[in-house]
Amino acid sequence: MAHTPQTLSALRKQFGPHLNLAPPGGWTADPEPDRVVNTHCCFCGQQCGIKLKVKDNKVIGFDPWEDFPFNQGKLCPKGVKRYLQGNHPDRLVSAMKRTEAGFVPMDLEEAMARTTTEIQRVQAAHGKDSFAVLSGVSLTNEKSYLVGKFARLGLQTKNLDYNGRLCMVSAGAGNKKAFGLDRAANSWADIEGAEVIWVAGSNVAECSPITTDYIWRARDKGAKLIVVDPRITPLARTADLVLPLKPGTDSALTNGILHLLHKWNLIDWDFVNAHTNGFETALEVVKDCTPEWTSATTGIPVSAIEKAARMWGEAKTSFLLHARGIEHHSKGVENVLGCINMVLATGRIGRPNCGYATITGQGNGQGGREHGHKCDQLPGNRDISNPEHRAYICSVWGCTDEELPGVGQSAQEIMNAIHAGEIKGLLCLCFNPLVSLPDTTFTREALEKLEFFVVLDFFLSETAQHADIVLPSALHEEDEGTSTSAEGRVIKINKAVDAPGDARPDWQILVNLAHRLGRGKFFDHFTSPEIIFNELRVASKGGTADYAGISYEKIERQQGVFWPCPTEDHPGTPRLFEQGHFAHPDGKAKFIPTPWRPPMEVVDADYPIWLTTGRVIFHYLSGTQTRRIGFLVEQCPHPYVEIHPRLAERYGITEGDALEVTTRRGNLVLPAKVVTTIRPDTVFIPYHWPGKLSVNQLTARHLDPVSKIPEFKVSACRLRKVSKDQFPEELLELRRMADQASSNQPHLPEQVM
Ligand SMILES: Nc1nc2c(c(=O)[nH]1)N[C@H]1C(S)=C(S)[C@@H](COP(=O)(O)OP(=O)(O)OC[C@H]3O[C@@H](n4cnc5c(=O)[nH]c(N)nc54)[C@H](O)[C@@H]3O)O[C@H]1N2
Ligand SMILES: Nc1nc2c(c(=O)[nH]1)N[C@H]1C(S)=C(S)[C@@H](COP(=O)(O)OP(=O)(O)OC[C@H]3O[C@@H](n4cnc5c(=O)[nH]c(N)nc54)[C@H](O)[C@@H]3O)O[C@H]1N2
Ligand code: SF4
Ligand SMILES: [Mo]
Repeated sequence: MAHTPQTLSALRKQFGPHLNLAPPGGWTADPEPDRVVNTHCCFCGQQCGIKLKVKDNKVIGFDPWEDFPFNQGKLCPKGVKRYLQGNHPDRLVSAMKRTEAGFVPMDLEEAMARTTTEIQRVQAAHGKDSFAVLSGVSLTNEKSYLVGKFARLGLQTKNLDYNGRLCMVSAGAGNKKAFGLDRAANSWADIEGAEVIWVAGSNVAECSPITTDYIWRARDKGAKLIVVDPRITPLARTADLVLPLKPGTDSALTNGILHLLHKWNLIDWDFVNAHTNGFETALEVVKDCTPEWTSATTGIPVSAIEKAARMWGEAKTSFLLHARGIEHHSKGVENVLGCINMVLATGRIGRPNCGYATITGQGNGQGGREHGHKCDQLPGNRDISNPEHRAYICSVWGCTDEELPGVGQSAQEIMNAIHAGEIKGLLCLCFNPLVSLPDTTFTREALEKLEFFVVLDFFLSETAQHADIVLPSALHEEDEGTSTSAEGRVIKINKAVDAPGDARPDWQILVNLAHRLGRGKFFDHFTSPEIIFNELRVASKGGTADYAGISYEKIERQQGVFWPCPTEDHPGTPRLFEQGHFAHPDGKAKFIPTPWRPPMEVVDADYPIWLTTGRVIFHYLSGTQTRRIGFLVEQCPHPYVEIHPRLAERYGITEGDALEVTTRRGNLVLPAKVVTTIRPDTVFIPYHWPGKLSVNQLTARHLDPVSKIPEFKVSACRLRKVSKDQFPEELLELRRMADQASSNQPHLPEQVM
């Protein structure tokens, strides 16, 4: 059912986003807390330790948790302000149903009953697989595990996937292919002692802020830093060498480096011969990747490519880090493998101060990709099409092989199937696809075709505005559970306050739904997160992501446990692959060749400029949470287009001018931000905003054939200067909100001014 514009504007009045400007009680109140709860930040994969101050069942502020080893009390601006989500005027405290006049509150019991009958109706009419689940990994391990089991045994559908499909899947697939296992190979402690640090496609200072601290500690000891990014990010501004390549050319660069490492004999032959397979084939593929070819393909000068190969090749110890800048591509997996090939060729993995990691992005982006949240996966990072893996999970779940569905479709494919009318019903939790999937117009059309759509969220996200029923769920601090950080450290999230009104933790909603669907025998025993965790431990036992020896008590005692941890007396595994033991059956790592191929869309006469997308420090993902916090909106109210002065001059653009950016999918008008820190053939737009401000109106649904990740990092666009009258009303509204936030900030005491 499509929305009328009138309902949408009424919705905005009713559900915001409004801003939470001050802590409960106001800025001057600063009351003594009743309790302080040690827990972790609800946002990114750094999973910083934080102490939440609680009074009268409200989180009223925070203190640094200095003893927590990873961040030692440090936090970024989002972590500092996260507590302003509780007590927020937009918070959903009852179930909601969509009516002709907009959303109205609904009795929770009635909402659950209607959801149950609608699921049953859709499945009876169109088959079990016509109802899909899209989920997300801000969820704890317990909830992620439960979602997998709920989809397969509760709904009996194969069509379950998650928002990590937009995030960690290229890294996951590359790691599994090369190492047989998908986790950062080291804890961050190994960064500090590395001689050279190579950062590819990661805006570390803004997106994994605490990692900056580890890199700086290494720099203090003399480490060299190489950064590969079309933008000179804040971290890159401190680097020894910046390789500002053309978007979409990372595998050409790593092929060129491998070519030089071989040519200059900077290969660790003992390691390669003893612990790897496939080196000869990898070399064969890079034999023509000379510095001249690499330079022509990537746009980086020959001298810089040679310098990078020398710095990397001659080091005794090193750490390679990468993130979505190389992974959000139609060859994301190949870009990851190109990096791994450089690490393996120099044998610098699995020993002190030698490491490799993808920097996991989402809060529980690591744990949530291990326990059956993906369309082809079962808990413990098992394979849903492997008969032995299926038999083991059937034995843990008490079901037959016939009852356990097979491989389903991935996130974008589910949206495509909804658009094609093949999937008719959807349950979506912890995912805001209308903002975060590419090609927004297509996603909106798809959502409006659903026969029944239910969303679980604590705010009425842009996606939820298209639902028939919205079930109110609990915030991070309103439930307990575990999460697994970017390092692979399993940590404990502790409950600070009760959920307000009818809001319930997601696990309670799903268990209740499963019961109503007549599937209670598989779910009724889940009466606490710890009971779910203990089943997850058994289900993961013997898998590559083995949590069997991890308990809530042990996590608290050790301040986190690194998996694999197969038994109660096992301390956990901060560093993987020691002595060159990899997780493939023969114990060896695999070189996988990465023959060069261009991105799916390349610049041409009609669309001559590269467009790439990403993040800013002040907002988190689709922005539903951070766009509601006054301080963060004040710091960064709306998106903009980063453009180099030379390119700006060509279009007669100066700072703040209205710039229309058009791709084959659509166009948008945003202010120009003229910066010297970007390639002159590339523009960058951050993606945290919806509707007319969403850069995903411009991105394409091209997927990596292996990981099925969308190519968020490369589109071809054209630019045009337009009148400032053409700024969308939404942008002007955000400026007004930012001004309001600014005038509401407390006055700082004189001594700190
Ligand atoms: N502040 C903040 N922090 C976050 C998040 C957030 O939303 N906000 N989200 C979290 C999540 S889920 C994730 S996935 C991570 C993402 O963390 P990052 O991957 O570090 O962040 P991005 O901004 O997506 O992209 C990183 C960099 O890739 C560069 N890039 C673009 N195209 C290319 C290319 O073709 N090659 C190379 N080498 N680089 C390219 C961009 O210029 C950008 O600087 O951040 C996590 N942390
Ligand atoms: N153009 C472009 N697009 C991108 C990217 C990019 O770099 N460029 N990055 C991609 C990446 S890496 C990612 S990870 C995705 C993220 O995209 P999304 O997953 O869509 O982003 P979130 O904002 O995390 O959406 C989560 C929703 O779940 C809600 N939520 C949070 N925690 C919970 C919970 O515990 N329970 C429930 N029920 N709901 C909860 C939030 O309020 C929010 O509405 O975006 C992708 N999209
Ligand atoms: S957003 Fe990430 S870096 Fe910032 S405080 Fe939270 S966990 Fe730490
Ligand atoms: Mo992500």
